[in-house]
Amino acid sequence: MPESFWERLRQGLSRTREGLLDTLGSVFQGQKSTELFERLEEALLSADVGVEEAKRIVTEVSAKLPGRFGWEELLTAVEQIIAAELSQAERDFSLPSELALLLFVGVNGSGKTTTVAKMGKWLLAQGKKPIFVAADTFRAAAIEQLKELGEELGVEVVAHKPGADPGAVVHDALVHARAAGYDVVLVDTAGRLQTKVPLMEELKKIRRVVEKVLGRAPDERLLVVDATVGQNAISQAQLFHDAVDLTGLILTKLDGTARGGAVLPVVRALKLPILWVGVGKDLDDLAPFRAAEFARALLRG
Ligand SMILES: Nc1nc2c(ncn2[C@@H]2O[C@H](COP(=O)(O)OP(=O)(O)O)[C@@H](O)[C@H]2O)c(=O)[nH]1
Ligand SMILES: [Mg+2]
Repeated sequence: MPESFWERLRQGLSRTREGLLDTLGSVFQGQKSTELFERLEEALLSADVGVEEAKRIVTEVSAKLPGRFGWEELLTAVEQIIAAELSQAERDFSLPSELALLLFVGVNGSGKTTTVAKMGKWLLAQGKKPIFVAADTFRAAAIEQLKELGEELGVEVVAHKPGADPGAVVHDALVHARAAGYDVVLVDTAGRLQTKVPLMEELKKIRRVVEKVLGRAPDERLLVVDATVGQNAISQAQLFHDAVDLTGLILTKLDGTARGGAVLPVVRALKLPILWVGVGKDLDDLAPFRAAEFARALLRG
């Protein structure tokens, strides 16, 4: 991981980390004690690791540590156990050689539009030719937001009028992208859960349109999840998973939360990889997810 990504991730997780370390530090005496393990469990619960997961980690930490141990050894034990657990969520991101389509879904405010722009910036840096699609047609402001971000990056944005059929926008964008020689189509979608046309039906339709034009499903169906909702992400994700058969998660706002530990139960429950993490509002604040780095950033300042 480049130093700048690491630094952002480390800073992003500082609130979660400080909570963990303060709680542990106050009872650390260099040996196993009921109090130490109770406080460890408590600290993990505060980081929103979840009851089951917290108990599992405490049991494993206790088994791993010798009779007497230093503060470093304690942190290393916790770090290694969390890293091992999260390693199942690691997956490399790669694009098909022909026109790729990335579908971004998630509830309102989770960070979809911002993440599309962040990914666009990253793709540009990789020498790719991305194009954005405003398939959140419900609000004029949503279309405007994507257009502004596209302008800032010099990325073309395909949009129809507010209220237009999102499937039609995606269809037009794909046909255009292919003709104009783009290589990655990033589709921003709506997130409102209560409206006339049920969101899940709308997303299924977008998926069908892509299948028709490309001859395959969207290459990535990515759920953008606001990490500050903690474990509530699980039930949210299930809804979207049923609709579009998710291929991965992007966790945003890890910088604004003390609940970064929720990554553990989320990964265990959903069995989906985490491709990226958002650690700030800037378009550079997107880091690839690496289990070891994430665990290190959770425990090490
Ligand atoms: N702190 C922080 N804010 C973020 C992050 N990602 C998105 N946001 C903010 O969250 C708000 C909602 O983002 P937006 O992309 O419009 O969400 P959408 O409704 O899902 O499209 C905006 O104010 C973003 O700047 C992140 O990783 N960290
Ligand atoms: Mg949006």
